[in-house]
Amino acid sequence: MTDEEKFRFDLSGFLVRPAILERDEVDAIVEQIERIHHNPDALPPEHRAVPGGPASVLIDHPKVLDVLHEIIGPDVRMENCFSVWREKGQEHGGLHGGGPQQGDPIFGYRVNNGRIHAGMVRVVFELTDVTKKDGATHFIAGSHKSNFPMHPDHMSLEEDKRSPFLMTYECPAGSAIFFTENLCHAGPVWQRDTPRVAVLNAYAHLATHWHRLRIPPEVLSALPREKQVYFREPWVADFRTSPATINTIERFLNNDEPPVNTDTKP
Ligand SMILES: O=C(O)CCC(=O)C(=O)O
Ligand SMILES: [Fe+2]
Repeated sequence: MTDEEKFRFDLSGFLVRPAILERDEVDAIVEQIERIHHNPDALPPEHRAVPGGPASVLIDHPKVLDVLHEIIGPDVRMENCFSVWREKGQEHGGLHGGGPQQGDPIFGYRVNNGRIHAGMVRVVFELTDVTKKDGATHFIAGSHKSNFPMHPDHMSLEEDKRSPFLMTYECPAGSAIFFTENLCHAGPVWQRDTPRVAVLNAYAHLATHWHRLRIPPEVLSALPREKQVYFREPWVADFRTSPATINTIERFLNNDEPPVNTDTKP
């Protein structure tokens, strides 16, 4: 992560890394998502949900981990993942999040001793070219550090009522957009004639877990071991042993413990 990227992320709460994926990676994931949403039976069961199959390249992409290690810390887990096939007129929803939650260990955003400590970080992988008019994810820049609750005057997505701080991005297919979940953001109505195709991953510190995982067990168990690492149990130190056992990547790779269980009923 360059100093400029760090400055930009800290200032605004989001960061675009353009075109980090190869064309063939983008094409394979778009085809997978098209089938997930319209014809899942055409896929093997272990590819019928992200992050399985071609989308698994996103879990531990070096240009993503690089940023996450800088803004979350050296030990990260992936804790949620979903794909989007959004047709014109469809939306995720209005502005949400933001404001004075810095004290919250799950969502909070802090900077200490020159280091960023973000809670949950969302990474959006845009799999088509996106312009600012299309209606991709929008942000109220700086709201991740706001000390007052989000003001209603800044919460509209209507064309003539938008906050001057409402920002979005343009990017080529295969780009990654990082944002702290403490940032006020929205998934507005999609405006383009062709669909928005995207994968949204959420990452957090190894010791925290917000989303209960809903990735189907057959998808998780088919991932290579070095990708299952990102779904290991959320703890750091096990004091049942002396010295304490640390939940490192190496520890997980060197045993046959399954990734965190997705199979339990609500
Ligand atoms: O669909 C979008 O662009 C935004 C999704 C969103 O709100 C989120 O991932 O938390
Ligand atoms: Fe959201």
